[in-house]
Amino acid sequence: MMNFRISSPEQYEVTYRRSVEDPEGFWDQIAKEYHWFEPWHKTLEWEFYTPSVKWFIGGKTNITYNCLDRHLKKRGNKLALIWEPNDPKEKFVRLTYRELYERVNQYANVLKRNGIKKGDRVAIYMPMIPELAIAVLACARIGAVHSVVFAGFSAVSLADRIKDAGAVAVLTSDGLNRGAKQIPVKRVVDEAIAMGCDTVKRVIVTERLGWAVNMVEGRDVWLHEELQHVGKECPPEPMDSEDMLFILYTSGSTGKPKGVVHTVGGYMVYAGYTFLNAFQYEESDVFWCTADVGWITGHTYLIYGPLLNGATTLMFEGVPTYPDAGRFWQVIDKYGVNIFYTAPTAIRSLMAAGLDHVLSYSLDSLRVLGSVGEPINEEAWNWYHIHVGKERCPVIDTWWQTETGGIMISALAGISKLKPAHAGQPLPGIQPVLLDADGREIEGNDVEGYLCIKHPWPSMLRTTFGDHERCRQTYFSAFKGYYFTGDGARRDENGLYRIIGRVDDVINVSGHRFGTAEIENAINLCKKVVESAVVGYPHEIKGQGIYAFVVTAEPVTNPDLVEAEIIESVVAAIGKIARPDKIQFVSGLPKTRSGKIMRRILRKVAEGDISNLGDTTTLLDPAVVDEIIEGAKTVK
Ligand code: 6R9
Repeated sequence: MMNFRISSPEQYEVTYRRSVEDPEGFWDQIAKEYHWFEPWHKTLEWEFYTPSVKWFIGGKTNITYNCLDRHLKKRGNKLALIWEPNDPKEKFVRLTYRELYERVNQYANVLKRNGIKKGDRVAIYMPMIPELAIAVLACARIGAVHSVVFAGFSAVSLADRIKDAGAVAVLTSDGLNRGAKQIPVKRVVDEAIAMGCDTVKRVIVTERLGWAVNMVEGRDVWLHEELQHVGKECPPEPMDSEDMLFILYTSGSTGKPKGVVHTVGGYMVYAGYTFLNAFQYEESDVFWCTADVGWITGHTYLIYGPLLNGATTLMFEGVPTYPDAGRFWQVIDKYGVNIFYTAPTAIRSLMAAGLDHVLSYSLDSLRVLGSVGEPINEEAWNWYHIHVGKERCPVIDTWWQTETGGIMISALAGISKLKPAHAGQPLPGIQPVLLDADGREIEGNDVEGYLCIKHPWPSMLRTTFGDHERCRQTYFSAFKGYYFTGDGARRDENGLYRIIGRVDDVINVSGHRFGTAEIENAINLCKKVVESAVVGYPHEIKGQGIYAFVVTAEPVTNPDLVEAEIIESVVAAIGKIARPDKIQFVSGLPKTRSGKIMRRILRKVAEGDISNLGDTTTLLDPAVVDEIIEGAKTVK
């Protein structure tokens, strides 16, 4: 176990103070707990204008050495990974640290055998099976940059991400299980590559469903056949601290997702540190993070954070409601899960399924509960605390982002005081501030503002792949000298943070981020559509739902049909997860004289709060607002 645990409120205070007074000394001490092939000669160099941030400069390491090799002596026979299949009747998989080590080394050798080398980008489009975690680690082992794409994204989305990253290979599977459905993953990959992904030289296919799939001669290979030809040892590539570890695409307020870049040393240091402290992980704990590896939470807290700490991590292929809404609780009892980390949207959907499902399981093994992805409302927090945690487990509400790499603001389980719907205090090493619209820091408590971070931390994004200017624009231009999160927050009278939500044109649907422009572009691809505007509205289960106002070329005579076409456009361009919940046909959008859509008004209409629409006199055509308000009454 690494020696940087904070174990009391007093120690938190002292440690936090030290981390602000001497950030470099603080992080230096933590980084030394990891294995480095060569030490760094300078801890930090930074400025937030270009921006340029470098940690542990000159240090050489490999994150998989720290996740695997380092544990072999003491934990070789300890379980590293437990895999629970979609179908509870299918056999589960357990891999010890030694077995996982061997599987990663073998897969790494397969990558090498297929010409993949350090610095190459590799797209991973796979279901939640052990080979996904193994593939991620195999890339890191040889220094290839992984870019995992959630396997629910469409071929178009996948193609965009492959092209942007210039990926030389795609790692995939024949198909996947999701609840009662089976999805032809390899076919999506084929479609994506056919959309002009010329950089892709290899596709490595894992067998999951035993389906016969199309294999392109000279390009596609089966993993199980490749494994016949490789050895069990692949030395870890010595990586510079600032070498790229991975790219993960995420939505912003513009139409195109951006490739957030994380680097080896800083990400490693922060992933291990936050896992240990936020969850107060203990050596014998079984840890379960329900997030898909396609999202940052799956990267940091399903794979890297737990393995860096020598923990047993559980990976689940299925969905919370299959075969019934008791599945999470059944799996917790089955493996004696001690720490459980999930999203508010999952909690709310299981809440809606009724108490019986949860009350039929003991859940005695649970010690700590976590929440991530979106604000957790008080009702869901209480239900989680009372019915899952039996009022004995702390519920930590962890605020962070793809860009931050790891948990930033959260209670430390069992140590910090808890307050429902509040993320709480920053982890030591993190310096959040609230800014007003003029970029001035708002001092004191009981205040609200734009949430920014004032000092670098090791796992912050370094750039957006292939477009550094976009990184500067998005995160470092709104408030000079600060990293801007895109979130608004409150600091309560005791200094605890409560995240209010995005203040940009990003909506958070079931914990997944979408830019409104991204969805509008997808809707506008529908031939019948002239233009559209998308806003979020409060949704009981998803947190936010997607509400689309759509202008069509011809008057709509069969709304169901046109709706279906619009939904099809969105599913094809992005994926099912971005389907609009509500579509309202309008004859025009409320625009200012300069042609800007007044989203404020549309948001109010979508929320069903038309009492205070604010000033509408600057609109080009104020009459359009009345029509929209009237039309909203009949939207399903
Ligand atoms: C880890 C992850 C980031 C955005 C973030 C914020 C929202 C995440 C939250 C939360 C309130 C929490 N968010 N955790 N809001 N409370 N505990 O979710 O990363 O997918 O990049 O989303 O999600 O709005 O800015 P990512």
